[in-house]
This record gives sequence, C-alpha cells and structure tokens, in this order.
Amino acid sequence: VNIESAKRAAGKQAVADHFDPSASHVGIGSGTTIVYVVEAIKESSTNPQIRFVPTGYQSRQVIVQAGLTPIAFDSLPEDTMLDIAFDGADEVDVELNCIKGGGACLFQEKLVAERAKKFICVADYRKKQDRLLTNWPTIPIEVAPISVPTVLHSLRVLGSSNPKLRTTLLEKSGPLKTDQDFFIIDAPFPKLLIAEDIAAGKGKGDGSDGTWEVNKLSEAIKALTGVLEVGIFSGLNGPDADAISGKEGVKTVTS
Ligand code: DER
Repeated sequence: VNIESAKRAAGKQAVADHFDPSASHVGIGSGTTIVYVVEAIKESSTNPQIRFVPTGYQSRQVIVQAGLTPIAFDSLPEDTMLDIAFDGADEVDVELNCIKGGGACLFQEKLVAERAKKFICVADYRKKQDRLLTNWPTIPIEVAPISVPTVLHSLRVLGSSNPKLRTTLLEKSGPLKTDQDFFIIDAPFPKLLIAEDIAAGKGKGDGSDGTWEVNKLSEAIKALTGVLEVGIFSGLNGPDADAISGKEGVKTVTS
C-alpha cells in the first residue's frame, strides 16, 4: 500500500471520527502525516473562531499555509485546555504508548498533548507495533547542549548500547538544533515491556536485568540532569482516543 495514501486515509479518518467543528482550540502536531489531518480539517471546518495550537515552526507553517489561525501555546490563558490534539508518531504500541521525536519536535508536542482533553495519534500501518522499539530503534531525547557528554554517559549506564547526538550534513553541518535551541540524542534500547509483560515475569522492567518497562525508562531518562524531554508518550491516550492506522482503508486502533 502506498504510504502517502495510507497517511492521507488515516488523517481523514481521524478528523471524521474526532474533529468537532465547534471546537475552540485544536492542537496540531509535527511531521508529514499531520499535513493530511490539517487538509481534512480545512475541508470540514467552517468555524473561523477555531484557534490552532502548533507544536513548533513546521507545525505553525502547516496551519498558516492551510489558511487556518494559529495561537501560540504560551498565549493560551493558564486554565484553558485544548478540546483535542492531533499528532503523528514514530511508533505506537498496543497500549497506545508512542515513540515521538523523529521530527525533533517532541518537547512542544508533549506540552500540547498534555494540555488537550483528548489526544489522537494519527499513524500509518508502519508505526503500529506490539511493543515500542520494534521497528523504530531509538528514543529521541531533547537535551541542553552543554549536557551532551554526561547524558550520553548516563544513557550507557542505563543500558543504551550506542546513544548518538543527532547531526545533519544535508541541511546544516553539525548537531541539529530544536525549536528550543537544544540538541537531540537518539538512544537505542531493547524492545520496551508493558505492564502485562512485567506481571507475566518477562523481566523486571527497571533496567536491572537489561529490560525496561515504558514508563520506568521514560522516568529514568527524564531524571537525568540536562534532559529537557523524552520522546516516550505514555498514558496520554485515554479510552476515547485512537491511534488511527491507515492500511487498505483505515483501521481504528483503540486502547
Ligand atoms: O516527531 C514526531 O514525533 C512526529 O510526530 C513525527 O515523528 C511523525 O512523523 P511522520 O508523520 O512524518 O511519520
């Protein structure tokens, strides 16, 4: 199946199933799949009052280029929750935990996702796996530039075989910088366990036996001094949120 048509189908389905044209604030994620979500919203949205909250420069461009009205995350009144947030993912497991950060926008993505009443992950079939780190090998981590050497060392201590600073020679020589002017480290880890695996005795999940459970690893990495945010999104997908996987039509995956 053509990947782009799968992304477009997933985007259309996610909007058809979850977008409410009378919403007031809608979070828009980053990456390529989200472009199809915005395309579908544009086709269905008639309410000019809706404000779209971007998750970085690229996300804001997608909103503006679609003729929709952005509002900066930090312009929102403190007590305002977004009605819904749509975003892509690099991988999604059976519990709808996500690996995010392939596009290096994970920090603002997590801010927006946590501020939304409902978080919809929109992904084509390549992203849906039983466990995280099956197909996508690394966890993206946003770090303060000065902390890179010490965080790399600490990640090895946590069991990452070969954590690497994300650099790019195509668009810019040297380390990639995020919208916060931070760096990204991509850290490989073995496939992550979920709670039922721990209960089934498949490992302790705390790194002591080489296995990690999704939340335990996320907390361990987040605790490292110098880490701004970790590209593991967990517990964001309540029972009413779906990861839409587009393959031969669209399959809705619910937690
Ligand atoms: O960086 C992210 O988390 C993005 O959502 C991204 O990884 C998804 O990108 P894609 O829709 O282009 O695959």
